[in-house]
Amino acid sequence: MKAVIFDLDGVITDTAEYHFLAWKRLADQLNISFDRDFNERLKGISRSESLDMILVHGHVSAQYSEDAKQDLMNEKNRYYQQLIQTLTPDNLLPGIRQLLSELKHQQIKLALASASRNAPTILECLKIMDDFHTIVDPETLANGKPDPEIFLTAAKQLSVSPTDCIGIEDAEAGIASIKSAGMFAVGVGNKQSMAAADLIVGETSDLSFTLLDNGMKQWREKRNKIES
Ligand code: B16
Ligand code: MG
Repeated sequence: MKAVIFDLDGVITDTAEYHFLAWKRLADQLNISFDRDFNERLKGISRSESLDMILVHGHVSAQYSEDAKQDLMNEKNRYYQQLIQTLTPDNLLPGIRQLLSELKHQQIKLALASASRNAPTILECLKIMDDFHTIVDPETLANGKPDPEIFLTAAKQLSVSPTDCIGIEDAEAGIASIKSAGMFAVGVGNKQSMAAADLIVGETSDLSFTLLDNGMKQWREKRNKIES
């Protein structure tokens, strides 16, 4: 293990609730029903794809031009930015501070592969910006998760081979992205939704350097056996 590439929402902090509140406020204005179950489907999905899914769900896609959709996205983002202003280091998910310290101590490189354009602001609020060697800018990517581009770009920015990287995600689209990048995939969540991951933990507090290191070693041994 030479590098760990983190997703943000659902792994480092729980901003899904803020995305939910901001999308809900917009959906209410548009008279589209929107609940927490639907919000689950938006995890790891970009802002524009999320809006498209909400408009399709409300059967109103045809009513909005590209300019009108941009206005709606800006409005949602304004609500969201108001909400994330309240984030502090107390909003780090359990065990993440400890994990970042352990990885730093072991000289493992750290990258962030989040679909969120607000990621740098969030890392500043959580006071962990300096822990990361690099952050992928999602605006520079052609394809979002589940495409491997975001995780491959993170590995490239770190100058580490993808097979020496671990990716940690909480969304199915994110696990698919890590796997197609050829990396060891760690899923945070339940066994059903994280079924495609190489290692599953129920909570972020279960994550540790030892768990990741041992998990990756076993994964490598299994792969080597299959190949020989
Ligand atoms: P923004 P992640 C994702 O973060 C969220 O899970 C997803 O709900 C959101 O739409 C996306 O970021 C874009 O966020 O509107 O702030 O650019 O899980 O990839 O860290
Ligand atoms: Mg996530």
